[in-house]
Amino acid sequence: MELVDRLLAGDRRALARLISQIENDGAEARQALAALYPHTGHAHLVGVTGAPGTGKSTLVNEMAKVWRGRGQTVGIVAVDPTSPFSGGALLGDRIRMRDLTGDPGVFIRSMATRGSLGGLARATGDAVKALDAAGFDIVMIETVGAGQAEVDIARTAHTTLVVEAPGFGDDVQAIKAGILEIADVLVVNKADQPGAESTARALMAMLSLGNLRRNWQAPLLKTVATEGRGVAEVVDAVIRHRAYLEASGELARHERARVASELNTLLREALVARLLRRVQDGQLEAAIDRVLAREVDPHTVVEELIASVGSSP
Ligand SMILES: Nc1nc2c(ncn2[C@@H]2O[C@H](COP(=O)(O)OP(=O)(O)O)[C@@H](O)[C@H]2O)c(=O)[nH]1
Ligand SMILES: [Mg+2]
Repeated sequence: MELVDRLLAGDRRALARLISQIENDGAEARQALAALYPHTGHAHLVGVTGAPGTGKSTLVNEMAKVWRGRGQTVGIVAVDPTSPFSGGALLGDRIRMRDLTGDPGVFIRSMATRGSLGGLARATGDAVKALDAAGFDIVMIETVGAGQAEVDIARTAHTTLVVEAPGFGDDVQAIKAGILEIADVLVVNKADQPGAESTARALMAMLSLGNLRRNWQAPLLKTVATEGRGVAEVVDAVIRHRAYLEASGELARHERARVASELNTLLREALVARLLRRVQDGQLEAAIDRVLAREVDPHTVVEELIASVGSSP
């Protein structure tokens, strides 16, 4: 298992190769991931989510610099199709990224968005495991906080940062309320822009409601990511949250829930695939016809299908 050994020895090219295999969903990746699994569990996983343009990538870069300054290594996975990491970078973003590239203590990778969101979620989860096994102290996952799949990706992290900016979706209060529920740290970025103060006030009001139901009081912090202002405080808040997770036993509960949910998903997929392979050609079509003709209801027909394939070889 040469690739795995090289990855564990710190070879970044081996890591990049494995992530490509993960994206291609090769059987090779599955074997490598199985061998790497005992080496995972060290990294602190930090999800960063929020609307496109709020400054997530900029903030992630700046946070990585702060962590590097404190001797920590940082892996970054960007699942944001608008991310500068995915190649469509503006010149300014490229210049900023130059501070990080060339540093072996930082690894940045954007995930290709081809295929289904479910596939992307799994590929991202596996890429995070690869970075964890490769020994990065911090693994940051940038996702666009647009839909459930992205929110789910962010939720696999130990600590979830929600990034807001003045003028971004102030009208979608309902969505915001949902996203605030998952925020362990809330950041109002672009604090140099007009309206930052009122955005922060509005969020603070909503946050205080959400915080009533939780033991952890999600802090609200203001940043100017382009200038690195307030970023060290965000890193400090993430570290405080990690300490809280450990001290309260939340970390162990979170890990257990995460593994349970992962096994649940894998079991479902495997069982459905296995059953569908056994359903005879035309059997499913016939079942659909009978449901359409109101001869039988969907639940009953599914029970019949399972019974029929269960007894076949
Ligand atoms: N004025 C201002 N602009 C910022 C700040 N942070 C990021 N930006 C700019 O906002 C744009 C989007 O940033 P980006 O990090 O790509 O946002 P993302 O889509 O959330 O990843 C870029 O042009 C950044 O330079 C900030 O704190 N203040
Ligand atoms: Mg981005």
